[in-house]
Parts: sequence; C-alpha cells; structure tokens
Amino acid sequence: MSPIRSLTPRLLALLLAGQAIALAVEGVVTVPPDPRQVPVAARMNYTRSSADLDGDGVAETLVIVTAITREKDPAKGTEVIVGVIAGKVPADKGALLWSRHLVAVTGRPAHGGDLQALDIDGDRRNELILTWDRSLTAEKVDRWGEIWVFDDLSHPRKVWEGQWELDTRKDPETPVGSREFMKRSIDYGATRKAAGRAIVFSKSYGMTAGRALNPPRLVAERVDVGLRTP
Ligand SMILES: [Ca+2]
Ligand SMILES: [Ca+2]
Repeated sequence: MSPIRSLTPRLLALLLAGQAIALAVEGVVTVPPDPRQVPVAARMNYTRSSADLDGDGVAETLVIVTAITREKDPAKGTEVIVGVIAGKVPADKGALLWSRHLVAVTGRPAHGGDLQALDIDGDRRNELILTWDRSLTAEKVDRWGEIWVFDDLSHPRKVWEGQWELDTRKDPETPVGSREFMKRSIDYGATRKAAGRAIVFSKSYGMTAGRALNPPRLVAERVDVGLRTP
C-alpha cells in the first residue's frame, strides 16, 4: 500500500497543510534529473534494486523515489522519478542511463510508485513493470501502469500502458451507481505461451456500476505487442 493511501483523510489534510507551511519556510524543492539526487528530507519513499534489463548478463540498478516537491498545487505536490543506472548496487557513481519523471511527462499527479523487473515472455531479458497512484484523496485508488522493454538501456520502448487498479467503492466524489473496483494482473503462463507477441492480463472486477461482484468477475485481456527485438 502506498504511504498516502494508508493515511486517513484527516492525516492527509494535515500533511498537505504541513507541506504548505514548509513551502512558506523553505520554498519549492527543485526536482533533480537523477532520482539519487533527491534530498533525503524530500524522499517519501526510495527503493533501489537490481536486474539485468538488456540481457547482456550484467545487472543494472533500478531506483524509484517519490519526492515531496512542496509545490502549492496539490497535483504537483509529489513527483515519482524512475531511474536506470549502469552497474549493480551499490551504484552511487554509476551513470544514469534513463530516467522518467511521471508528473512531468503525464501531467497528472503521481505518488506511491512501484517497479518490478520481470521476464514476462521468457526470453531471459527482464521487462520493467511500473505502476503508480494518480489519486489525490485517500478514499480513491487510481493506479496507472506502464510496461517497458529495454533493447537499448538508454532508449527503452514503452509497449503498454493502462489502468492498473481503480477503486472508487468509498469515493464520495463518485456517484454510487458509477463506483468500480478493478485490479489488473499479468497472466504469466498465457503471456509466456505468446512468446513475445502479446501480454495477457487478468482483470478482476469486484464492483461495476455500483454493484458488488462476489466472487469477483475475472476477464482475460490479450494485448498484441512486440516484446522482442525485431
Ligand atoms: Ca544489463
Ligand atoms: Ca523478457
């Protein structure tokens, strides 16, 4: 669970108020290009891992950080930065090969970023699965996802993006008859069988149009993509 989601609405309001006070005192934090350069005091969470993304037998370092920006606009109050760094942990001096600033590139709020490196098609090269929450309230979950393929470490290809999770069951802003709960996952068995030509998802619906589904309804979704280098 993302740190923001686990907060009660009142605590979230206090946190945002605290950010506003800090803004008056310290000013806006400039978000650096390299996630490793986000000041420790501005890191909401920071995760570092390693995986071989291009399949050359040498692991890269992966970093994801949610940075508190102290921007006045709550939609820009945090930035999620993903970075791929040459060499394995510890890689404080490794070159930054690729980075992505989610608020800057999507124009939407972002926090609670999560990344996983997994070989979803079985070609011994790891894909990057990146998800984050775009919701600004604790009552709603709006996770978006992207899947990246690294034929070239500095110029990866985004092969898919879409809704990863949507939960408006307790969202006062969503009319009762429009509330939804959907969680997506990858069907790894079916995706491996597609041998790099498709990703097969399983979407689990626990509520649609305000109606709870128990047990949840599972819907398979096949998306044709080219996971392997042409
Ligand atoms: Ca590598
Ligand atoms: Ca792969």
